[in-house]
Amino acid sequence: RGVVPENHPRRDSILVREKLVEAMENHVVVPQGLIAHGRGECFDYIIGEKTERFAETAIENASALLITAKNPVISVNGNMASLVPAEVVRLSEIIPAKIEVNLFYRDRERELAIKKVLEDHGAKKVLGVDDTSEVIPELFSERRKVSREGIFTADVVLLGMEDGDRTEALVKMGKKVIAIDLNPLSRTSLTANVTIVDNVTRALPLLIKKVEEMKKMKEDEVQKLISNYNNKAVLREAMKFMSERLAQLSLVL
Ligand code: PTJ
Repeated sequence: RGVVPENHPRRDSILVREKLVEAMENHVVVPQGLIAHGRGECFDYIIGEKTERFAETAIENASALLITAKNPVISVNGNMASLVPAEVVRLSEIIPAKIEVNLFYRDRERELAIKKVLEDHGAKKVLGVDDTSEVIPELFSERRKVSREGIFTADVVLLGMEDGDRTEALVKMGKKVIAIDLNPLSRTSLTANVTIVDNVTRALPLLIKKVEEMKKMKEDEVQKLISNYNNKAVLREAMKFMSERLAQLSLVL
């Protein structure tokens, strides 16, 4: 692929784009996934491409929910599989949590391609490919198909770059939804129980670290974190941070 100069100021971002384009050629990511990524990049630019306090608070709570869940599931779509496959597998091992492929644009070729990426990164079991016998009520697309062992019976679902309808439907089913979404205004961000407003490439490594630390804490301390958490306050902080950062930048033009 085209050579990106070592000293290009946006080198990392360009390399991520190239990774996604390659994943599209391998049927892992859909073209719409590239558009979704561009929207994410824009919000990342505004927050300064760094994990901020509002994201750290959400990551801490996400970790508490995941380690105390009875049946936690990590939902994987094309963008997740291409950006953070190793981190998804590692996180699933340490929680431990199940991994399920769940796609907005589902077809056999993509299901198998995503399963393979996860297996190539060490996943022993990937749900959501040959076991989608259940449906999420109120959804009418291919996204409604889920595994009984996985999302259908999950109490906590972690997802990234997700469509708003499905997040709403999962919350209506009584599941605790943890969403990673750079856009604090999206329906997913607004309806999830825990919203991590951060890039999935930064958030997942931090979540892994947090889970490792928190597993050493006492159960009642972990429970206390969960009961003190307020997602609306986190979203408000994220929106305020973005607007204040833009206002500040406008002063130094
Ligand atoms: O692989 P499929 O078939 O399941 O399809 C996946 C896409 C991404 C096409 C589908 O879920 C979709 O259309 O998503 P949306 O509705 O565009 O939402 C994606 C959200 O993720 C947007 O709010 C983006 O701002 C955000 N986003 C994009 N890239 C990142 C991100 N959030 C965190 N980290 C990113 N790298």
